Amino acid sequence: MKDLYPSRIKGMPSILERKDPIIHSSTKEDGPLKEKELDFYEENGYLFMPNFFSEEEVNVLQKELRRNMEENKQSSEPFVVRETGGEEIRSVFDVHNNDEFFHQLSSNERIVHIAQQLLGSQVYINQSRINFKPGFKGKDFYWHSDFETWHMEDGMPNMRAVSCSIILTDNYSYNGPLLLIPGSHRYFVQCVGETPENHFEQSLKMQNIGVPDHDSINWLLEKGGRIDSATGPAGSVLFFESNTMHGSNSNISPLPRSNVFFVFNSIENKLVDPFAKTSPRPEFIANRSNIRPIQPKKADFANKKIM
Ligand code: AKG
Repeated sequence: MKDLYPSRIKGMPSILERKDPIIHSSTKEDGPLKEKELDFYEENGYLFMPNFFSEEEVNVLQKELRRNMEENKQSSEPFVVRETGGEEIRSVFDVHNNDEFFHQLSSNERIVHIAQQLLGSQVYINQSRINFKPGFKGKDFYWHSDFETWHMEDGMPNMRAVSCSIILTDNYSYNGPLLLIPGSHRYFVQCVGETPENHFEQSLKMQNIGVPDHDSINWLLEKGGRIDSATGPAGSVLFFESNTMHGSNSNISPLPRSNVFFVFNSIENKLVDPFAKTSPRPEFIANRSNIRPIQPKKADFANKKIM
């Protein structure tokens, strides 16, 4: 398969034009998002929807977040990733497969229908994770395009995926919210360096390969004109395009910041062999077996009955 987005090259990086559509559905009446919301997503590479879930639903979401953290506290499962040199949990991966509540949440029709509209097809989840950023101790995530890594290390052929981040604790400007560069999804920043085998063992704690150089970030910022932050109350939802340049600061505030991420990929964009020519990353990071389209389901959180 032709590599449309070569990266991890030797020498000088360059910036390539995006070769894929941003919104993949053919008509703008294809789902729950209104034209104004689609236009915002197309222009900026993300869409933030405050108070998407009700107060009752948020109570359940937060209870389930605490339960998940408690259950994984002592875990030595590979899908539980801890901060370097500490015991704090940084991320719990694959929650749509290893946690019944988050499994149900991942097929919630309100979010799945939006993903289907943006991707113009049926969708499946190729990755999920809860990122915990405890007060005082939660560490940063350096600038990156998720697509660059998914392309190089997981073999995602095209930019036809979207991340849905459900805000599980209030995200303020000061507790490490996600930062995004508007418009950056239109450009693919080639990164420099070779991918080592088992790179994920290091990169899930702190990424060094597959990160953009400073000049490219400056260039994207000049073009986009600003950095936006995804701040809002628990229960808000952020959709961001697979190639939107993003990152987040560490959390030195006392207030925890935790969000769950579901990555929806088009069923027409299944993973192939990694373009970095390394072995595929483990299933808990990149689902590639038994792929079936999600059947969206109605949810009744308030009674914690998720059908
Ligand atoms: C990632 O997990 O790749 C992110 O960029 C998330 C950053 C965050 O949780 O602040």
